[in-house]
Amino acid sequence: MPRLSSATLDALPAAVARPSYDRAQVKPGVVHLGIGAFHRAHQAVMFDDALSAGDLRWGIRAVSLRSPGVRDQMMPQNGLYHILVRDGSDVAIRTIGAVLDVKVAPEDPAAVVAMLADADTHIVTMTVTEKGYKLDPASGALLTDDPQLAADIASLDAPVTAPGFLVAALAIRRARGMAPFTAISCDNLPSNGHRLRSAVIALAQRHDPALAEWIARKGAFPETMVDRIVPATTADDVAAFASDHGLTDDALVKTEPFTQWVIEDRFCGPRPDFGPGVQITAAVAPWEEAKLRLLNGAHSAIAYLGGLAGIAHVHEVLEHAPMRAFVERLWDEAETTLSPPAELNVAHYRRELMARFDNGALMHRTHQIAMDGSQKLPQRLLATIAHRRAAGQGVDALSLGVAAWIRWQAGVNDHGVSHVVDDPLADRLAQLLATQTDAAGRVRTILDCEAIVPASLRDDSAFADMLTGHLDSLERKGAMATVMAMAPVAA
Ligand code: NAI
Ligand code: CS2
Repeated sequence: MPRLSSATLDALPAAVARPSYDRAQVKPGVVHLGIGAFHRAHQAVMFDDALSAGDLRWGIRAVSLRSPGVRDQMMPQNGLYHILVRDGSDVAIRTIGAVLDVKVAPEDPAAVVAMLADADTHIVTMTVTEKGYKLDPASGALLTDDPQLAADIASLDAPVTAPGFLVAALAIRRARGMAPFTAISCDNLPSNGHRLRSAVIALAQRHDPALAEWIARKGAFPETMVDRIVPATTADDVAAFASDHGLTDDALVKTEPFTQWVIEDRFCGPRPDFGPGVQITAAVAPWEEAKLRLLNGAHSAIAYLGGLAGIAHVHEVLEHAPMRAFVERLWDEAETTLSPPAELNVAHYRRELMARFDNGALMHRTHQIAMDGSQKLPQRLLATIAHRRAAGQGVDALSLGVAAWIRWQAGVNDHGVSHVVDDPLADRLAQLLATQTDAAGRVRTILDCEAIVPASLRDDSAFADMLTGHLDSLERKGAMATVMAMAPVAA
């Protein structure tokens, strides 16, 4: 069976939208760090739109900082891949041509630094996951005991971390009398631009204070809010595409119609005249807070409660009326903590979120969302809880989401089926929890984790009691019964 590539592009079915521009004329204006599914379904599509609109400066040179898998999927395809936009039984297929090259940083770090320092590179985007910034989730300080960051503190001759690559390249650009690039975090972190900026400047300070000052003065690290549900591609997705279209595409991604990219208007060089789906604005925080606390807060609670109940996908969790009622209660609590943008109708946004979660064509796995909870819960649930507790308000639903995450650390669901706790702190948390003999002790252990739990909650005995009650119920009765007790509706 033929494989998608420049040579087979013209053989694609007419129904598949393909690049309208000449890829040979495209200049590589973007470097992306963390070439994963989300970049391919979100930022790369926006840059592809800019190319299709005639601005050929916005080709992408992508980098994996860790492994060759995506490079090996994409480069035999000349960087081409399909995005499958699924909504129920409908699917729209588009071939994306914006990714020109994929490098694997550990194979040739100098080549990645050279790409970043190249005069053609105006924008660096990144999706390196919440843990890729090497910052303490609660305090925001550099994780200097992280072995990879320690290596970049010792030497930037062969960087290994995202901040390390940016500092090494910015040093070259400064030495050459060039402007910096605009560095855009596209990870689900509050104040993601500020966090990236602080990681880069803190690392630069370790090497050359004058460089750190130059980056602080000349650099640009816009805040962003990014939103498109992009489940990991499965082997079945690839096989189904090949069977349906007579063409293999090992790099395809699947996603939903909804897409949103809110970017702070802070650039130190050229940027595309972005099309629909991209908002350039002065105020990103209200958008980011609403999305992280409503979409992502619900997502994580659904992932742990659904995963504990042995339910594999998001839409299947919400087929249970008590789970839907629980999500609405969580949103009732979270909504009071928001300062939403004037343009955002929260009631409509909640209805739209539930419809997006109900999109069964995505087959979004609860286990995928459950990963990295120690890096996600601070901004998705704990900040919301801290806000309500400071106002003396209840957090019954929000705290059940946190209790479910604690229960998830046991590595077994309500039916005795084991699961991997995929989290950078999994081993440390498991050791701490194993020393406890009851729910109260397990809750105390988690609340004492300063890297995860904000100080205001660590000494909140009412919150600790609420968490303990939920955790005890989850351990004795299971997730579904616990949710039904909170949200008693017809099952
Ligand atoms: P993915 O698993 O397809 O790709 C993750 C990328 O991050 C890979 O390139 C991996 O090598 C890299 N990475 C992981 N840990 C790293 C580390 N410690 N240092 C450097 N690179 C590291 O995941 P996907 O779906 O692309 O998501 C990536 C990020 O994008 C998420 O963590 C989130 O912050 C953001 N995002 C994802 C959405 C989605 O629905 N998938 C939607 C909105 C945001
Ligand atoms: C999900 C997000 O995996 C997860 O943690 O909650 O990736 C979610 O799909 C996106 O934030 C949606 O924009």
